[in-house]
Amino acid sequence: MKTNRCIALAVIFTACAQLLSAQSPIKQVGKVTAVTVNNQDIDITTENAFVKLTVYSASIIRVRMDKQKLAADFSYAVISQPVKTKVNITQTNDEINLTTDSLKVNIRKNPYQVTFSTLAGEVINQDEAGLTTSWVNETVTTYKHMQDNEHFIGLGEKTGPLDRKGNAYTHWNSDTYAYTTGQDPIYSTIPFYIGVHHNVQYGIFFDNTWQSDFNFGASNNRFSSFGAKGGEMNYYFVYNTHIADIIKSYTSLTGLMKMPPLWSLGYQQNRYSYYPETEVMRIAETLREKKIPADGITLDIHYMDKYKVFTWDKTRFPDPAGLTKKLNGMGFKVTLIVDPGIKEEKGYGVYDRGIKEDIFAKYPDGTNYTGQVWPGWCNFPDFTNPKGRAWWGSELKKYADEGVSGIWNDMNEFSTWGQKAPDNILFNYEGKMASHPQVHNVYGLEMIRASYEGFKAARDNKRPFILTRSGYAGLQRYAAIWTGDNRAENDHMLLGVRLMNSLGLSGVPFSGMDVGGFTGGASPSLYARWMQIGAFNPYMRNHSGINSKASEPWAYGEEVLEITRNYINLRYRLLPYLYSSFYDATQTGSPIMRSLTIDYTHDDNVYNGQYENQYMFGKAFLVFPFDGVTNYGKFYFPAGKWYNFYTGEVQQGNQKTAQDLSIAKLPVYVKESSIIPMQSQIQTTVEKPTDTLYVHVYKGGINNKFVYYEDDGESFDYEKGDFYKRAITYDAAKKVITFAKAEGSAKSKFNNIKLLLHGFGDNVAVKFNGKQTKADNGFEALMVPISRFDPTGLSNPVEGEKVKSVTVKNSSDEFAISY
Ligand code: NBV
Repeated sequence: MKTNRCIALAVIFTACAQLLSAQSPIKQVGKVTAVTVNNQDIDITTENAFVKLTVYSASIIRVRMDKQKLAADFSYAVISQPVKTKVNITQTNDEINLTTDSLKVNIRKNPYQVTFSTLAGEVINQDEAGLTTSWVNETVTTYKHMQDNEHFIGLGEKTGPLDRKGNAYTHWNSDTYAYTTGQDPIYSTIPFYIGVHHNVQYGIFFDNTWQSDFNFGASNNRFSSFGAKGGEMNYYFVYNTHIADIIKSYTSLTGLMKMPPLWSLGYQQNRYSYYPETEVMRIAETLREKKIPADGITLDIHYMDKYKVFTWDKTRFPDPAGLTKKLNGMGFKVTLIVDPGIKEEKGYGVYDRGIKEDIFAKYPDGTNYTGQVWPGWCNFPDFTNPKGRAWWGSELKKYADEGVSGIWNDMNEFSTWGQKAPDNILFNYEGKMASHPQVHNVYGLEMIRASYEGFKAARDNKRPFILTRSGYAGLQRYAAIWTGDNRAENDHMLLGVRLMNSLGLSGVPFSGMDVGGFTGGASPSLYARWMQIGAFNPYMRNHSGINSKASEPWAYGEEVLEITRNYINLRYRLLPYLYSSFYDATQTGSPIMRSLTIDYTHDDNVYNGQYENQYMFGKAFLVFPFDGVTNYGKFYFPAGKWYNFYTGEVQQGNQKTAQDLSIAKLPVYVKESSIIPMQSQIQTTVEKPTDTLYVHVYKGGINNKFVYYEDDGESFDYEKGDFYKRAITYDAAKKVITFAKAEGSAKSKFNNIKLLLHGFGDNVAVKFNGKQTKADNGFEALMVPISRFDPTGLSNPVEGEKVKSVTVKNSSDEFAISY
């Protein structure tokens, strides 16, 4: 926008810059002095820098810059190479122009300044004239012109509001016990954000592992910027016409998640810490007795012998393999915590083998770095050394042999009692050697890589479940992430929602928070609300700290237990929907918790602080995560038609409303034309549901396609085609719902499909493959009635909605239901 003004400003700034350059400690890129074009690469020399632009694909342009000749290329995050792309590059004395099938790039030569535009010429993103890129000593920063009414979203696990405009952020992975809702940085680094203005949206991924800083118009009204304390300016500019495609492009660079084990989508019970073994069994048995569906028990640091990783406290856990066997038999999988700090203790086999293999991080004089954490003085494995990762993987084998199913990576920022570790620690960095400041932000990523690869190899082709606290861009390839030591407070619960929405925008679909709160103790209503929201999180784990009050679903009395059970039940019935949504994530990077900015990008209301916590769970559910105190909530319904999930009542979109709230029910709406497969109630994913798949379809005016997906839930055989997949499409104009022919070599678990038609009216005539068929006015209660703990009376039994249903045999052939 405003190109003329920018050119005028550029001229003024250039003049000033020339005046100042003699004594300025700030080095600007300066004037272009030489240009070489090499297929999809443009190499540029300027007065003060070397620049390389690479067309990665029609939608992705990479920009690299350094004061010296660019070093050999390397990244822990980016796993793809540029794809051969049609590009047109032309040059004059003043500028270079590059065009792909989806965008245009203009580079002014005097001084260097880059502008990205649409093919129609609208400016998407532009270096701030006069500032562009500069160095202050080794700190390199790129300044982008702030567009009118520009919104900034994403940037991974960052606290604060959804719209990051007006704020600045730092990336330095930190152990932040009981962090506040605005604290920065916390545990993880994902230097990828999305900008939205006028009718365009773009992504910028700044792939630099040093401490980095992002400024979205904080204490200035001129620019947004990103920079780092060392390394190159190295960013990927992404332009697509939808945010979903920007996320897809970003994950084409940093990788997609793999199918998670099905059990990891079930409810997980956790505590810092459950011990001894009898206590673990008591928890497992109580979950089953009280009919609270659950799939996982997680053991925290007290299972170890004096916090020494890869050991068991034999008094508390005399027979680990026996325990996991008993739990597996009851439908529970065990996840164990691991910390990177290895106690320096001769005779402790893990340490001795680490010394023998020589895999610990070192000072420049060759001695191992020693820092203090749980077990006392520790050495730290160098996960940037392939040998270090292999050593870690071989140590994990013991847990695999003992029947453990998941590895929970804690303290991997890495944390040494929250102290900053020295700069002069050396890491192998794949043989290239690097210092702590360069490695710090990727330490966690390489630890989970070692855990993922090691645990996968140790469990013959079973999907490893890896959970992490820290990471860097690309972490989705190896692990799910949880948001660390939150507080049992209303604001923190809502912050957790925003953190996960932001992670979803940043390529990480599998995330969770400590449901119920880690520090402190929740009130009954906060707890109930949190468990409801948790049921609509990608990973649902209840966890609480050592000094916090008990947080199992029964710890808050009967009413709260009933509410909690109701929502965990619902999550289990929704597993076919959730699992299929995860399948989508493995194909496109599409998040499970889907910020409204993805589908309603240019609707300013979704950025408004009043509505910023609302999100979609998959593509069908609109969730309103109010806190546990508010009893009159403000709602914003984006364009379209929405159905109250509990009553079927229709709510028109593009509207703000206010409604009474009941703690017994989390407000949830369903988007028109949604297709939601569900199953009968089970208590663990080991239990087989009945052989009917319930497919709920909500009448609407838009077309929709849902890819239904099943596989064995635990192996990688799906990569060889052993899955069952079929597209279900809803054509609103033709009034037909089509189940495409099934793909894959597996058979469905369900012999029947019961289609439930919401909002189609009582008299709808239904045809199966064009022939009139018998339908009934069936009703599948979505929730168990909740009769108590509801001051507003809103939560009385769900009954009203009459739903036409049709049951058909689930053959793999295509069939159509029309009306
Ligand atoms: O291992 C204990 C805790 C764990 O429960 C928590 O989830 C982690 O975020 N861990 C941190 C160690 C430090 C606790 C103060």
